[in-house]
Amino acid sequence: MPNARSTITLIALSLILLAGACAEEPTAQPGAAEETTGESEEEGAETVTIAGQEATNHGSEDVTGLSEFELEIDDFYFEPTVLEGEAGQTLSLSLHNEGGVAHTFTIESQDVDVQLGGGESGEAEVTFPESGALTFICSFHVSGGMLGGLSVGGNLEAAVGGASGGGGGGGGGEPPGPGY
Ligand SMILES: [Cu+2]
Repeated sequence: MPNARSTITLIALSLILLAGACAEEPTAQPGAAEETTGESEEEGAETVTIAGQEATNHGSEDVTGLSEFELEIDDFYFEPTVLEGEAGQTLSLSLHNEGGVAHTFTIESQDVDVQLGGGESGEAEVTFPESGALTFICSFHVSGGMLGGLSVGGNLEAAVGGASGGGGGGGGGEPPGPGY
């Protein structure tokens, strides 16, 4: 029967149209615009520049007036990273390597070079510069930012004058005498 056929066709067509209409409903897409996590932003707290060298930053501590202080050494940073003191202040540091590998606490210009294996402790005597900041380093990992600073009053510019040593010599060689 032709009539019944066309009816069926009509119904089928209607269904297709209906389905099409439904499918065309705009589907909201939430979440497409959530890419602002700020991961690429520099926090400013992760590194600190001391005397022109970038250091992994684990805080600063005011040690003004102290004669002794505990400094934590870890993989791969010093904590606190910056010690703020007074011009010419001397400080006895108790060094604790809480890391799993060996590190050093080194200030070449002050003949300080203490090497500590993981879990070991030691001591070092340090002297603050007259102004600005003097760096102490781990000689193994300094290139990875493992260094810190002795800062006079929070000034992180390179120390001026004798303490940091500007000579390009071999370091520590005695000058030859007059030889009369
Ligand atoms: Cu180290």
